[in-house]
Parts: sequence; structure tokens; C-alpha cells
Amino acid sequence: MSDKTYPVSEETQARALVDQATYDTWYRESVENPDAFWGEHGKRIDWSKPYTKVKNTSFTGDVSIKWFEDGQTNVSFNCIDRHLETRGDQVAIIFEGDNPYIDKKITYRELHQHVCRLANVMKAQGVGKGDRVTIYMPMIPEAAYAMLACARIGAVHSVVFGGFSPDALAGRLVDCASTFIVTCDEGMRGGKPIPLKDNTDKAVEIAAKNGIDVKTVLVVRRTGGKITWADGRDVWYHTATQAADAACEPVAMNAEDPLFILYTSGSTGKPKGVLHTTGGYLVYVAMSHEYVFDYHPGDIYWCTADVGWVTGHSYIVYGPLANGATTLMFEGVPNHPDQGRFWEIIDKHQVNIFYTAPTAIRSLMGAGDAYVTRSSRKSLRILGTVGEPINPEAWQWYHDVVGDGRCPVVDTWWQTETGGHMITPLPGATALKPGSATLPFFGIRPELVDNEGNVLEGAADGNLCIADSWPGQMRTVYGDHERFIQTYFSTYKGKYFTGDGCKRDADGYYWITGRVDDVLNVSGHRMGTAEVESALVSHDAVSEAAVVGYPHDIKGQGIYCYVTLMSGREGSDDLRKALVAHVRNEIGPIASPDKIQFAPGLPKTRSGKIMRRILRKIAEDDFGALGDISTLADPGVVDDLVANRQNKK
Ligand code: 6R9
Repeated sequence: MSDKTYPVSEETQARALVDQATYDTWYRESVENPDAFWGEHGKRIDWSKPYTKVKNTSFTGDVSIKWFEDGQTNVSFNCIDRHLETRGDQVAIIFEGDNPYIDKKITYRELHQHVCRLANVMKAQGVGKGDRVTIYMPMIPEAAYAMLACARIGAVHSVVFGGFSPDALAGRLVDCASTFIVTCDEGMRGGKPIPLKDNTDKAVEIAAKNGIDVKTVLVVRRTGGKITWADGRDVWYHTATQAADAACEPVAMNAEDPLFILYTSGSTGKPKGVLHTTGGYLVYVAMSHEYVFDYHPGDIYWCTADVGWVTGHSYIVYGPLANGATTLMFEGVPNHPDQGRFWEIIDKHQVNIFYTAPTAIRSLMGAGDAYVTRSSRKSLRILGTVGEPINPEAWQWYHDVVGDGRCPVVDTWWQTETGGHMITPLPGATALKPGSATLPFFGIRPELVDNEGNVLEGAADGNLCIADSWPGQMRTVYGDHERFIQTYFSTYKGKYFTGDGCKRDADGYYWITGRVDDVLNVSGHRMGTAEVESALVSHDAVSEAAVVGYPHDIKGQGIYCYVTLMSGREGSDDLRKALVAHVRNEIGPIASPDKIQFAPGLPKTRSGKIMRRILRKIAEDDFGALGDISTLADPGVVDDLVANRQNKK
């Protein structure tokens, strides 16, 4: 923990929407009287039928979460139509291509036409309210059009990150019985094509074997690369939308109607379909986008996330567009053509607010300051980070070098499940401490509890829970409410358990220490150790596997795999390569193992439970501190594991 503090500068204060006194008053109101507070702030979006009820939530029993439940609205109307009169000609989306010579600007009026045409195409293809539409796209504006077109007609989107494999895509198609896909011929990243249509074809085949017949694949032409075509199923996006009407009435949705499903990894089992609904979600992401980034009309805002993750949903598309902002979508990667690309884009489009991940900051910091200092960055006002804990050195570099010491850094802690920011500074209200996500956002009641569930007071170190509901919270796991209750509300009764460990210092500041469950965070991407293990054991050479994380300088965590082979199989570098390729194939490149150790046996208790604590220590090369190994069925396996460790420092 760094002990430096950065008070709010006069310049930031003068401009800020929320100062410290306002934060204090609003925060108190928001937790003491949530009905009054959210009843007022819910009005920031337009409702076709105003709500009369505000909060109706329970974290016990069946767990039921409803906000603004008798109100009606439409997310696409709020993100587009209501801006047309005042800012129809303002740019809504700036697209910056993978190739630095390609960009384009889409105004709110153009956005309206694109979204209406696509919504009409979906309707003509039989998509209606409540139907699940899968979006498997690169970072191009059509991905946002597709999300908004779904919202317009009441369809529920499930965006699947373009880096996921056909298998992973198929699993998500089957889980939510989705038969309509929007994809593209190929994506383009760092000058390399990504075969999205090809992957989709494979996924459709796998889904068919599992009982889901995909009816329509709508294909955006991005590269013009060669693809195979299934007549009767595949439809070109450009021909269909050209022929469609450019007007489409938004459907009135109840506040609690589903908006989207987004799959995320947990400590056990297959990824969960996190379900978010309409009214509360939009209020929460719009409000947090405005106050956390101190967004003012006219600001150019850039979040470098992918729309395949929740950050892309809430803070590239829904929050910014609900606020009538100009949001930048970047197709490429931070190191193409070179490691100065981010800073070049900031100058090119005069970006005022920049939001990225610690892993990107660490890797660009490693490239050296010259890539940064050759750019001006004078337009920058606010810097943000998300996705994993930021180490104080990276925070300091971001603040001092990228922000020239002028720009507050908002370290925003939140999750797919929370919909929007939970613990975060507000630029005009919060003194910053490098590495701390600081204080709770309006309506959020963090609690630290020990392993027995006792609530800890004052400065403490514990498991992070949230004591009461907020409007952006997920409502259920799609198709499995019991799993929702079990995963989030059963560890500590009556509280939402985040899965994160956290410290609170004497000033009440929160410092997230990382996951306390079997979830890895690799370059800000969440994945369950169980998912990587099941990918490994599906290889015919593998009999058993155990996966743990270890500290990695750039990625935050690396993936360390202990693999026991089938009898008669020999470990070798070739087999290591084959296993890495196999996992990439099963899940996607983000799950590539960093280290594979062949282990004749794994450390197990007498009841057969793998002792991950020991495996983590060996992976960290910290085997002097293995702790008590006397409960192991065969303590002898530990010597072999230590002798053959793959991460010797
Ligand atoms: C938004 C997002 C959620 C997990 C979360 C935590 C980690 C996210 C963080 C952070 C420390 C931050 N995390 N932001 N840890 N400081 N500012 O990333 O959602 O992909 O669901 O991941 O990421 O461990 O529990 P998601």
C-alpha cells in the first residue's frame, strides 16, 4: 500500500460536477434513504410510463431484485432518439480502425438510421421481444448498432468476445438457446485477420449437435476475406440493411425486462449468464459514467475495453450514449503499428477522458517513456483504470507520465455482476491514493467480513461484501436462479459476496487485493481455474489437471498448470506446445497456459481434495512457506513438485 495522497487540484475542483461536500451529502442520502435518492436520480433517463415504485429488493430467501418496477422505458430511445433534437449532428461514435489511416465518425442522426434499419432486419427475420440474439463481433460500430437494435425491439443480446473459440461460442449459444447471430467475415487486429465467420460456422455445427438450430447468421463485411456461405441461413448485413426502412419505433419495455446476458467465469462449473435488466441498469451506468469521469457535454471519451466484456457494454455503449457523449471505439491493439498508438489516438481525436486496464498500462510502461512523450496529450483531463488491482508503480507512471501529473486517475472497482462502478474516486470529490479504488459510489454499502461472516469495523482486511442492492445489480443467472442465490448470497447470509478480498485503511479507503476464490484474472480477463482444467483433461494425454494463478509482471496473473498424464504418456516440450494449442482451441487465446508442469501426482487431502494452497506456493516459487502438509494423503508428492517447478526465479 502506497502512503502517498493526492488531494483534488483546484483546476479539477473548479470544473467538477460533484465536489466533496456534495459527495458526502448525496452518499449519506443514498444509503439512508435509497427510495428518495434513486426516485430522484431515476429521472435522468426518459420513461414512457413513469415509475411510482423505486426499490423492492431482498438478499434473503429467493433473492429478488427489482428497481423502478412499474416504469416503462426503452434503452435505445434513451441512447439515441432523445438526443436527436438537440444533438442530432453531434458525433456519437468515433471509429478508429486497426489501420491508423482508417477512421470514421457517426452522428446521432446516422446512429438512429443504422440502428432502425438493423432492428427492422431483425424483426423481418422473426426476432421479437425476449428472443436471444448472439453478437460475435470485432470492435466496429456495427457491434454497437446490433446491441442497440436488440434493445430497440426488446430482444436480449448476448455479446460473445471475438477472441473466444468456436467451442466457447457454441456453449453460449446453447445455454441461452440463441438462434440468431450477428457476426462479421473477419476481424482485424494488429494487422492480422481473425476468422470470425469461420468460427461461427464451426460453432453453429457444434450447437446443432446440442439441440440448437441457428436460423440466421447476419454477416457484416469488414475485410472482404474469403468465407464459406450457407444459403438460406447466412445473410449479408449490407444488403439486408440497405433494403430495410430507416424508421423503427422503439418498443416500450418494463424496467425489469431483460436487456442483456453476458457470460462470465466463476470458481466452479461453466460460465454463468449474468442477466441485466432495463431501467435500473441504464440509470446506474449513465449516472456513474457522468460523475466518475466528470463527463461534460462535448467531451471526447475513450474506453479501450472490448464490447465483449461488461466494461464495453456499460462504458463504451450504454452509459456514454445515454448521456449524449461522443464515445470512441478502437478496433486495434495498443502496440500496432507501435507502442505509441494509444497516445497518438488521444492527440488525433483530442480525447479528454481515457479509460483503460492496468495490464495495458504496465506493458506500455515497459516500452519506455519516449513513446508517450512524443505525443502532446494536452487534451486529456481524466484517466481511468479497471479490470484488476493496479500496482502503485503503474498508477504512478500513468499519473506522472501519461497524465503529466495534471489528470486525476479514477481506479474503478466493479464487476460484470454489478453492472457499473462500485468503489471509485470522483475526480472533484476524492483525494487519491495510488493503488486504492478509494470510496463507494452512491448507494453502495461495502462491508468487510471475516471467514466466519463477522462484519469487521474500522481498518480491516477481509472478504468484500455489499450489504444492500443498487440499481445496476444483476438480477439472476440466466435460466438458473438457484445458482445465482448459491453463488452470491449463500456464503454470507443476506449479503452479496463479491469474491474479492479487500483492505480498508484508517481513512475508510478500500484497497482491493484480488480474488479470494478460484477465479483467475489474466490481463483483466476473468476465467475460472475449473474451465482451464476441464479444457486440459479433454486432451487424450491428460488424466488430471490443476490450475492456479501466479504473479505476472504484465498480465497481473499468469496461468500455471499442473498436469498428470495418462499412464504410458511421456511429458515433453512438444506435448507442452500441444496442450497450449489445445486450451487455445477449447477456450480462446486469452486462456493460453503460461507454464505447464508435468506432475506424477497432485497434493490431495485424504478425502481427495486438491490442496491448491500448496500448488499456488510452488507456482510462486515460494515453497519455503508451504505450511502444514501433514494432512496430505501422500506428502511425498510435494518433493517432486518442488524439484520440477517451472517458475524458478
Ligand atoms: C469490470 C470488470 C471483475 C473482477 C473483480 C476484481 C477485478 C476489476 C478492479 C478489480 C481491483 C479494480 N477488478 N476492477 N480489482 N481494482 N479497479 O473488470 O468486470 O471482468 O467481471 O471482473 O475484476 O477481482 O472481481 P469483470
